[in-house]
Amino acid sequence: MSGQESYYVTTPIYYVNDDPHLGHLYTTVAADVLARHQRLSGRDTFFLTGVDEHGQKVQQAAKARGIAPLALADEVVARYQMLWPRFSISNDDFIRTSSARHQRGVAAMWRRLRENGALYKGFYEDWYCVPCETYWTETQLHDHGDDGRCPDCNRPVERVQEESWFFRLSDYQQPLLDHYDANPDFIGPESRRNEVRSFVAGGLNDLSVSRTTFDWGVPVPDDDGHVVYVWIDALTNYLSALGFPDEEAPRMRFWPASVHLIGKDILRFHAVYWPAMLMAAGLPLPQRVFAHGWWTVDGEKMSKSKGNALSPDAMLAQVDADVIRYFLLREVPFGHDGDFSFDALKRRYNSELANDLGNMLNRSLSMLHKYRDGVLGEVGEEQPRDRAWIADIEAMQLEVDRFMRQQAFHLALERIHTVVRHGNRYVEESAPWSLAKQQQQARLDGVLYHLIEGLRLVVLQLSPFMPNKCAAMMAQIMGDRADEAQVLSHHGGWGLLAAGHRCAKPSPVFPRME
Ligand code: ME8
Repeated sequence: MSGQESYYVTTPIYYVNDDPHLGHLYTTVAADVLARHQRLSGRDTFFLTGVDEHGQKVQQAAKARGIAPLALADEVVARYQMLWPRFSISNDDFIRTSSARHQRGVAAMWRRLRENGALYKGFYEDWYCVPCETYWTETQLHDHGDDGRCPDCNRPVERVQEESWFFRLSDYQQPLLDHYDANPDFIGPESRRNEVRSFVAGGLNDLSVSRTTFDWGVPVPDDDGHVVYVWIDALTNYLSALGFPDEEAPRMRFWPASVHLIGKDILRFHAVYWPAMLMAAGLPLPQRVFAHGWWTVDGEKMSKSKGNALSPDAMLAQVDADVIRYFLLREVPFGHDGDFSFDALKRRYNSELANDLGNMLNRSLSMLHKYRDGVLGEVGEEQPRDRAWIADIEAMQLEVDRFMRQQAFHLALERIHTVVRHGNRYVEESAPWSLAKQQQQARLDGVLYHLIEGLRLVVLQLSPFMPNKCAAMMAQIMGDRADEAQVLSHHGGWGLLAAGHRCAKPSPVFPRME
């Protein structure tokens, strides 16, 4: 289990009590972009998503519909599995917590915790929030205002009094603090790290980890009548999908995960409970947990009751999937909250994609066809302007990689966009039309070569964000060689295209949105 050479990115597994919406799409697109970026740099990559099927919330939702929990899960799973390909989500696996392989992993995790003395049996008498699947003590409710509402979601909590297994979370206060301090990158963004640190420094109670009052979950090994607390069950998916507890399973090479991408709502589970569980089980900890912010729609919180949750399918009826992917990661700094509106999307699309990028591709290929019959000539002698252009692209590649390691998608896209603007300036300043008029063929060839080879590298860096749009752009650039497997793989070095290469005729990839 080295985790050095390989890259493993996960999304949360989504509850099946509800249909997928914009929020689920967001995390999944972000994870997809990371996975594609890593594959592009040639790294052994594994990208996992899936669904969380157990727990009281799902059981209640099924009951309200008068169907079995598994029937509800099957229905919603089908929606996720039909949705992801429509957004080019390239997950390597899809884990369901009702599957035998996952339940085996959870049972093994439980036994390990128990053998290591991290579990004990007691009696739980406090509060529970079903929508959040979270336990609350009297004190926590009191601090929140004593109104019988969940400190996280503000919905009514219920009284729970039952025999329960407990996890010795309180033993892990100091080890967790030490881990945060020794691994400053463990939690991102930085502000969230401070928040988690103070939460843990405030003291940890042991955690109730089994329930007896309903049965939709993984049975506690060797204790009939108890089911495993849904969060212990769910968090274990990141390991069960790799074949845990079989440490020899080939996929176990991906553990520890490189990054768990989550929303800020479930940070405590991932940055406190999960590492504590892993410590107790004697397993390596993930390298990073990144909690992104919250989307609202036209200024309002999305909710089932308001019926304003934006469905990804409905969004596709209005806008291309790649454009939605681009917008989600470009508009809002990853880690901040944001508001979705089609107006903002249209503005961004028209200025950055239709105008800047689309234009650059179109005018470059048009000029190549107009002046040189679509064929690249010799590069000729490099001018300072050419060198600045190449240097900018090479610097961009390194910076994009650095930003992607920090999940700073907005900065990566901003940096790529500065190269696009540089490219348009390069065209203006080199004025290929004058070179053509003055019959300066050699220099004209040099300029067109630099432009088009530069564009190829821009498109390559953008391809994790917009795989289909980039494939269409790349096909035009690569012309006759469009179907070569390498087109969208890691030919990131300057100079792949050579004299004599024929590009395809331009056809607009980003028509203006009115
Ligand atoms: O919490 N803005 O599942 P869940 C941004 N099953 N992201 C959002 C969002 C919004 N408005 N709404 C949802 C669960 N998300 C557990 C996870 S993991 C071991 C178990 C995204 O269906 C965001 O990633 O409630 C958030 O963390 C996740 O959906 C919650 O999905």
